[in-house]
Amino acid sequence: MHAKYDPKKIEPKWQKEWETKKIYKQYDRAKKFYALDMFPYPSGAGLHVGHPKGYIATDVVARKKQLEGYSVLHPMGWDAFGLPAERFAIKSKTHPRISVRKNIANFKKQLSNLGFTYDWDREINTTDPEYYRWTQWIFLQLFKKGLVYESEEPINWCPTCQTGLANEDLEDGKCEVCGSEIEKKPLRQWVIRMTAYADRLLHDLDAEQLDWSESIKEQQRNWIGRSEGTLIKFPISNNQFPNNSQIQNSQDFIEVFTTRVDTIFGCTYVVVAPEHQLIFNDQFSISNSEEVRKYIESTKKKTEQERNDASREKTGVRLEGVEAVNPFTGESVPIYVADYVLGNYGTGAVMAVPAHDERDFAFAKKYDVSVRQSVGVNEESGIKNQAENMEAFVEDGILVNSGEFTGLSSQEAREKMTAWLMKRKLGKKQVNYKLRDWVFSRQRYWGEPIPLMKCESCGWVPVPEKELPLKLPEVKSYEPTGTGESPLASIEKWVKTKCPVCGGAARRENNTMPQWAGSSWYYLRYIDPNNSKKLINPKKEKEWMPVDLYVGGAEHATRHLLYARFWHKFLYDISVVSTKEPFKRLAHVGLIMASDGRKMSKRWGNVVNPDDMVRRFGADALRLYEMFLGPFSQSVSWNTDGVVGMRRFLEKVWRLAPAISDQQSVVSGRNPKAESGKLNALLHKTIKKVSEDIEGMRFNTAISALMIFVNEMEKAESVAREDFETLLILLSPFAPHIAEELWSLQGNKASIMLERWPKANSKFLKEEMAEVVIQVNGKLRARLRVLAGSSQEDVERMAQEEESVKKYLANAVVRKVIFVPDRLVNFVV
Ligand code: ANZ
Ligand code: ZN
Repeated sequence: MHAKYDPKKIEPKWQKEWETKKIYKQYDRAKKFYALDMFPYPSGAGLHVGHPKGYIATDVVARKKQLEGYSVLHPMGWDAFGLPAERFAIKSKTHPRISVRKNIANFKKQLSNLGFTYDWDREINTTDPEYYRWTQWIFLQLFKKGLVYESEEPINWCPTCQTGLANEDLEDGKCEVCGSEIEKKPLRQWVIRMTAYADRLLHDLDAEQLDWSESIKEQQRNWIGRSEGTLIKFPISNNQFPNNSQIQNSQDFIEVFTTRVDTIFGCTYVVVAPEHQLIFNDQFSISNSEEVRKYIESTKKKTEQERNDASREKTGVRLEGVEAVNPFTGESVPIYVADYVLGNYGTGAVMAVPAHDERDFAFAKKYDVSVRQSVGVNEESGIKNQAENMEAFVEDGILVNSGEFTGLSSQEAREKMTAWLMKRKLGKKQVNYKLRDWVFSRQRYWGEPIPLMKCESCGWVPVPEKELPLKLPEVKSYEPTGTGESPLASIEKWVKTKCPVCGGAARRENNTMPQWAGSSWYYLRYIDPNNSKKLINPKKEKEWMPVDLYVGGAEHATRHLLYARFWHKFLYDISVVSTKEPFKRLAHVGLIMASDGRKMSKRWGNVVNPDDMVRRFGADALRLYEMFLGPFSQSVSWNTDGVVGMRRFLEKVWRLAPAISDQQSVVSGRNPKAESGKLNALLHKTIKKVSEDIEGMRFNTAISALMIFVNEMEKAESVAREDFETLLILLSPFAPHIAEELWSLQGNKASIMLERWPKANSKFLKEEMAEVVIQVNGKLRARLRVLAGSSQEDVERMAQEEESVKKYLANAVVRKVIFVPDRLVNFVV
């Protein structure tokens, strides 16, 4: 007799056994599988039950792949630089290194309760100098290739965090970390030329056939935001260009970017952004400069988000005394400054066409600028549609009122008009991206030091590679200075150094890298974590890359996933990696919300701790529950009763064990046979279903199939030992501890992890199909293969869709239908 099912006893026992025997380290097999989780930030709060959902899924897949004979790489590590650790340091006056170490220990303990197959020999920590040495090395390679530049452009500044931020760090125009409104602040900073990779980042989403959800690909496409258009020079007139011929000699232009040059005959004004240099150029005597200055001041507080909001009321001020000349018509049009035009997109200036652009339309109505149509549905009706000027006609169409271009389609007109401009050197084709270069400086302490120094005579000089890692020095205060300098600036001893080129005096850069730096390449380091000569050994890189399955939160769609793809492509260009894309398949994990429907948070007091669940119900019950909780990528609410249900299911499996008969299975191999034909068919159906569902990450339906099978086993008089063992193998990715325990109680000496995943025998699956004879008035008209047990309704519908049946039913009235399940349908007409 077996003892009672007691996860408290068996789970720690097997965890220890797996860890000491390193059973999951089977790295010499012919096929490989790299299963990766987005590594956590080890916060002080520890894990709640939402965090492991993705990790459990990855572990289920990893365990199955291992059983299928793959070498499986399944590592874990820590993304430990960043603001929360630093904030905690400021509050508690402890070094972030110390709190990070403590938090990691806690996370690791929590994770190890759950029975994951991580290879802890490959553990990495982004704050470990031996790790960030290579983060700094990558930065230096970027620097050496001219992809890093210094800039003083206004950037996003979080007044609370007192640091500059990249666009990717904002959420709805607010600081992603603390929720503060973002200001624009001019600041000296290092920027990485990510835009140089914009086209490839876009192109390879499809070209490399990434198995990612369409929604994440689409978010990346939108973030990159490629748009094809035309740059056009509008000469500036202080009334000194009375006719078209002279404008070509003018040096003074407003250059605009438009995707709709075809609408230019309808341009009735030009708008510049409040940041546009024209306004600050004294050469143009703007007569209402005081009013303009005030307006610009008033726009400073607005976030980019607000300025972009199409529904917001438009504001602006006309620049008196200057006008712009439409190069096609020679006509002078007013120039406005308005904040719906952004300073950092395109040229920061637009030609406004109220008849065909909604924002321009709203602006024109408010400021009483004329609306002139230049594109219509067709030459006549188009004009009529627009006569009332009720709204902008934003679609492509046929050109009207457009001189020699009238009658062309928008598409043709864009080509011809761009050519017209090129000939006169007044314009050219242009591709623009919404993507910005990556603002890479943070004015904070807890990050990787940027390995550059400024020499009085040589300028910016990289730290020699052999001196890496450039370690983060100890400081007295972690407080941000708020001046654009990081706390590192105060450590004179560290800042003062010698130029490696000329030996002269030099000062180190005191900014640090953003939180996203270390996570942009970590998946490579797991492959070769202890290499002190290279970032990664090329042979090993080829062996393991790309990542076969990457699981993580959808909130990383445009941050981490874009940065990592960018760095990966750069590493490809400098021959560090051999693949163009790092992550072949991406699965995003839906959130687990608290039972009150809110996000789990200390603030709401609704956090469920996985340690508690493990203590009360066992890790296996928790693992099963999290995988059973609805479709994997959907967000779902927590319900502890569900864990109880899973515990009961496992107890049922436990109780099956003593009933196992030693009668031999008669079907060959690990090909199971149950005592009844029915159970046998169900077993193979279950093997097929569980195999396919794990592959498709439909864990919930895989578990349902296991439950149905266990119920049937319970009802059966006896169950063959091999069949029961097959069940254990199928169950083991989800509930590895109980599977291993029952496996060993069956007398098996080796770990269940070294078994082979069962294959469904198609012989038993065939029974599922039935051939149904279709008759009309008793005459055979067709044969249909249908799923066994299909309903009369389904079979009738399928029969009626058959061409050979259709023609007999077309003009007839069906009086009766005779239906014999899985055999026959006879339409009596
Ligand atoms: C004239 C025009 C007429 C436009 C028309 C549209 C419709 P994408 O690239 O797809 O976002 N634009 C250009 N620079 C801008 C800036 N800095 N701030 C705000 N708006 C800007 O859209 C490009 C279009 O957005 C451009 O084409 C320009 O308006 C506007 F019937 O030019 B269009
Ligand atoms: Zn902030």
